[in-house]
Amino acid sequence: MVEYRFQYDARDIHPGRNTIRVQNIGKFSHNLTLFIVPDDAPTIEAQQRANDFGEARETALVFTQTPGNAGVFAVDFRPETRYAFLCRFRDPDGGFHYNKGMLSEFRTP
Ligand SMILES: [Cu+2]
Repeated sequence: MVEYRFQYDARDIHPGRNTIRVQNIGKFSHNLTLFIVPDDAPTIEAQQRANDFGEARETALVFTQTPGNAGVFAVDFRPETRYAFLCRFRDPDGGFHYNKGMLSEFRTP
């Protein structure tokens, strides 16, 4: 995690059990929440613009990590399913990181 994005390669994520290590290599604190995005839902970016994540279902999370720290979680990914990462950390200006571009959608093969 850096300001303000998740650096990862979606090709590293496969259906079934994945252990994901989430390291904060930025200068601010960050966290990660994994959502499932239903097939018929808008993109996570469109949901962000509408300020309505009602169609995304929270699945796992890594609590806030200060710079240099990391969290680990394991998750069983479904095949051919849409997922999204979001950072819900809030800057001192009150802005959520997901409103500053820190969200990313991918699809499992
Ligand atoms: Cu963040």
